[in-house]
Amino acid sequence: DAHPAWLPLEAWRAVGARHTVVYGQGLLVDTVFAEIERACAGHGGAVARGIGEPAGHPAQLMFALVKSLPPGDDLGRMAYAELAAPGESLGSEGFVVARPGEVTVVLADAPAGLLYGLFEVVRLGEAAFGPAYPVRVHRPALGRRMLDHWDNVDVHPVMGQVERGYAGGSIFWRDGRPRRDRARLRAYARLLAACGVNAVSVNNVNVHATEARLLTERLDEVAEIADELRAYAIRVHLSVTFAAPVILAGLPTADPLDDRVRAWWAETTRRVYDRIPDFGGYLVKADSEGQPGPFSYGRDHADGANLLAEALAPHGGVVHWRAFVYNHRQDWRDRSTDRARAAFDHFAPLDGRFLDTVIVQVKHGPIDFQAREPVSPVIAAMPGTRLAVEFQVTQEYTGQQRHVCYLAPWWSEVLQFRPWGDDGRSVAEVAADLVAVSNVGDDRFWTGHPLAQANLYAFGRLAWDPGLSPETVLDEWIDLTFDPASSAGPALLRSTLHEIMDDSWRSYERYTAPLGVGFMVRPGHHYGPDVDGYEYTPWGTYHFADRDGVGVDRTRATGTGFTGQYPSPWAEVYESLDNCPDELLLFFHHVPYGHVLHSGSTVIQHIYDTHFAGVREVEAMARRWQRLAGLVGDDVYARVDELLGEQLRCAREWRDQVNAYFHRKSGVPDAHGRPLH
Ligand code: GCW
Repeated sequence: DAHPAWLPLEAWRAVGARHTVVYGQGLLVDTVFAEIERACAGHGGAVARGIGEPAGHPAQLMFALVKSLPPGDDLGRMAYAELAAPGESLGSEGFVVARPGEVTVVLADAPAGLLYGLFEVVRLGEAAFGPAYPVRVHRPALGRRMLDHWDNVDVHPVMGQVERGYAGGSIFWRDGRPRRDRARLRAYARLLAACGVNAVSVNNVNVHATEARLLTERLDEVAEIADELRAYAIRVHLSVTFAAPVILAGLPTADPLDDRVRAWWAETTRRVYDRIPDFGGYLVKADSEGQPGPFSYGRDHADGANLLAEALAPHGGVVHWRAFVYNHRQDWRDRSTDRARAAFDHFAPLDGRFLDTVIVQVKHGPIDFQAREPVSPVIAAMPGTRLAVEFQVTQEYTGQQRHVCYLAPWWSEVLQFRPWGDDGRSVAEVAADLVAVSNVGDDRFWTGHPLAQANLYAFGRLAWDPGLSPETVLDEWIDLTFDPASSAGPALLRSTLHEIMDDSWRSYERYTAPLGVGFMVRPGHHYGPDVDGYEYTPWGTYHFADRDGVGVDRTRATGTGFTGQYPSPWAEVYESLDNCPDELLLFFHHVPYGHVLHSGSTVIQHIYDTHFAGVREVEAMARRWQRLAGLVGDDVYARVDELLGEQLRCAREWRDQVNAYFHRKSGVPDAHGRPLH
């Protein structure tokens, strides 16, 4: 039985106890109605459709498509007329909430707006029904808010059912067969809609033989998922292999400029739309980590992406083409190759060549979802291209859902970052789409670690409104999930969860790789410490520690020149040893252990201090959690308690390995005489 996450019946109390009327027609309006009906069944209210009043009472809550408002409905019209710019459209997803008098009114131009409006009222709870308030307009900042599942159909011999999945199996497939668990898919769709996600890519970007067939013979399996998600305004996308024409149709080539290849994609895509009329589009990882791509035919990424975009465009679909392209067979002895440079070197020169329906999907950092990286310079380098910024909700490098690591503060920093300096646009303003790798599986809590649900929720909310503070988002999640209003200690519950989660990403950063240098994880599965695990491998993720110092020289003056991929002022800030922010120092510079940080500490003492501090913080988390016994549900309590034990064990291992390693390399003792092992 799946945990209700942020939609337990209690979260619906304010809505479900009232009398509601819903105006409008269509699938999504039906969904709104059905949701309220269910809430009323649990809380004693009533809901009516269309004209009339529910169960003989005047409505206390009204949902209406503007065009469906009955002629005599002054309330609705009044609310709508108050809009900042009268006549202004709310768009395909926007809505207003107002309380002109005794009735709370939600209006939208399009049905999806009513759905998002409903979940806003759920979030507001009783606050939606207090004293009158004027119109509040809500529109999403980003048009597409998408989750990418790295789910396999078959169990992959190395990566399993879900690549980098830490929450059990896939909710879509098991052992090569579709699961067809419709109730679970519905529940998933509701949770996603409630945080604003509107697109899902269902299969792994590494497309293996079986999964390639989802595009053709096994398309029904994708259609069945789309049928469940549609009722919650979620469009389905599919990862495809660039070699599909060869693998699936036996064509001699997948060359993007070959007419047979183009005809095959056009025809195949037409069939996809016959079966799934609102299909979202394709997601492609090409010429990356062994996946096929246009390079085999002497073509570039623009040729490859445009091929698929042309096939999709007539049907309204898009192609997400990933910029995660680098040499994963590099010689570690070769100091001139810098993996951080790769995405920019491949893609920036192609700016202007992509069709409008191509969205180049860029990981937020230049390397690979580390706990700390600078923002990818690609985001500032392609003004003529639509970009999606990709986050990783699944915690591959941030504790694998065994560690508490609330990632909203990290994402918020990235979204607020201004690549051109204070007067320029932010990452959130540059991005057309926000995408994240999902952390969901068939685990009872959806995300393995119950507190990792907050990351999924926060991703959707930040994609809707990147200006929300991580603390506010956490409050929303706590209130919905744990119903503090009815628990014995609402203030204690909220404050304790904040104490545990607000700073948990920084704690994680403290006990793992220092000062932005990244990796130092065990190769392959990426869990736990191994300082030199990747140091002499072909993967391009090195720290270059020796007896004198540590870090990667990415300057123009003496290093790989990566700093030159940034516009001003960051090109100068990162280049300069004096101005580079401490937390990214070792990403950009190789420095001696005695180098003094802005904080006043030396690099080596900083390493020791943060590793001791990080472990102490996890100890405090575990202690604080004990206070919540009896306040969060026994199953949640027990699961988190057990995982905190593992987090503490692992954090100590990180501390001791990192400290011992740098003590042995540098010979510098701890200033406070603590054991470094
Ligand atoms: O972070 C790396 C992961 C791979 C993943 C790849 C990618 C799907 O270790 O498992 O492959 O990124 O983003 O394509």
